[in-house]
Amino acid sequence: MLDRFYLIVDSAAWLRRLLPCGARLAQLRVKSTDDAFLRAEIAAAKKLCAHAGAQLVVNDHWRHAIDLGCDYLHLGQEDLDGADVAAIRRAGLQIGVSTHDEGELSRALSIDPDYVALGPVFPTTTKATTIREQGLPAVERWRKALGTRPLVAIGGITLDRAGDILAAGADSLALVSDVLGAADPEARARQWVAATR
Ligand code: 3NM
Repeated sequence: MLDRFYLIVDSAAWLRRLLPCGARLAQLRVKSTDDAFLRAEIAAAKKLCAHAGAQLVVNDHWRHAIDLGCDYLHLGQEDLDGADVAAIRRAGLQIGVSTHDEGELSRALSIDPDYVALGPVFPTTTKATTIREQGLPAVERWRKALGTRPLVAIGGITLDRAGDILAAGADSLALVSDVLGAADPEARARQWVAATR
């Protein structure tokens, strides 16, 4: 069962600030090729999430996630190309996969993921993408295709859009800028927690 508020951050420092506001599901999405730095960030995030009773999802860096004893990974379609899914499963990690069209959805389902993410539901400036926003009809289509498998919506999600996206069938709402870009990120995170729990 995924929490409805799925916070995505690019550093353990953000988790140190925002986990005390009540977030219980957090993805660490760090774009770096510096292995020592990545390991330190993932290890710090793991410790902070364990302390807060939050689920940590590590984006992309599956070898480090296995080595450091993490239990949840998020893989984009490009990450899937290089990932050893069998090794990840053997190590006991759960896997969420990003999808942006029906072809990617079939590919994602072929690895029996623990959740499927659909994006971008609304326009986003956080991730460089040429994909047009999918809108709520796509959330409804994904819901039907997934059955009971958890669906995460991502891209341009704001608190005022949360009710509509959940009503369209998403189980969890993943977001960056609505919290990290807020004038008061802690206050915004608390609002999300209050609205979704
Ligand atoms: N993945 P914001 S959209 C990380 O469509 C990410 O797969 C997306 O950030 C996808 O909440 C996205 O600021 C960015 O729009 C989400």
